[in-house]
Amino acid sequence: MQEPWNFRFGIVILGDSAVGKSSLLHRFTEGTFDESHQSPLGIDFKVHNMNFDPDVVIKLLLWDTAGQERFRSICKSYMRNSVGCILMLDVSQRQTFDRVASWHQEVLDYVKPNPMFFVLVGHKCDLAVGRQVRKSEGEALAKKLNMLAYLEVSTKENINVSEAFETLTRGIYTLFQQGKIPTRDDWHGLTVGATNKKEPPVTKKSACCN
Ligand SMILES: Nc1nc2c(ncn2[C@@H]2O[C@H](COP(=O)(O)OP(=O)(O)OP(=O)(O)O)[C@@H](O)[C@H]2O)c(=O)[nH]1
Ligand SMILES: [Mg+2]
Repeated sequence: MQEPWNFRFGIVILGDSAVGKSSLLHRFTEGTFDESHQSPLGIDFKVHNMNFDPDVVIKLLLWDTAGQERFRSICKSYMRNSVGCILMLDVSQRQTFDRVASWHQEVLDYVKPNPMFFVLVGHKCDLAVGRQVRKSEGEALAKKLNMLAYLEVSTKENINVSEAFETLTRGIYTLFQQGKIPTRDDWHGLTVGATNKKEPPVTKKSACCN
């Protein structure tokens, strides 16, 4: 039986502890904001199908990681099976912005030689008082690190939540269509469904009976 999806992308959500990774994933997949919600171990996994263009279904495998250092080795296995990363900072905590470049480098070093594409999320933009990171700084950092985009997001107020996942998914899909993301049998970050695999062309030689 063929899969009901055309492409499958692994997406990992990273960033310092308490930037709001679990809340964001919960809002995106369940549609609610629950301040008391805590996943066991702080780590979670969800599946979400996204429809693109006519007839293109992209299955997203979404890995929520824990920001604390003691969970880092588990997070690494999620990084290895992903092609995209939502890297998050909290706009009310300056140190989470300062740590973005080292998160970015750590991920790239770890997944090498496989690619990873990033969207930077400036989270908790609903907090009018106590903001410590300007939007222009987030945009400049995303540009400097060659990320797909910077988006200001509030899970609490449901601002730009689905846009963050859509921007990342569409960016990866477009790069793949342009031939910029190679697939490998031993890498599960980006998988092409059986319905999309092209049949090898019939060559003149094999088609000819002489
Ligand atoms: N103001 C505001 N607070 C938020 C928002 N999203 C999450 N929070 C709060 O931020 C805190 C941390 O949220 P979590 O989702 O647990 O953060 P996390 O990044 O998963 O944390 P770790 O699992 O420890 O790495 C909680 O108290 C949330 O209620 C938001 O959009 N705005
Ligand atoms: Mg969490």
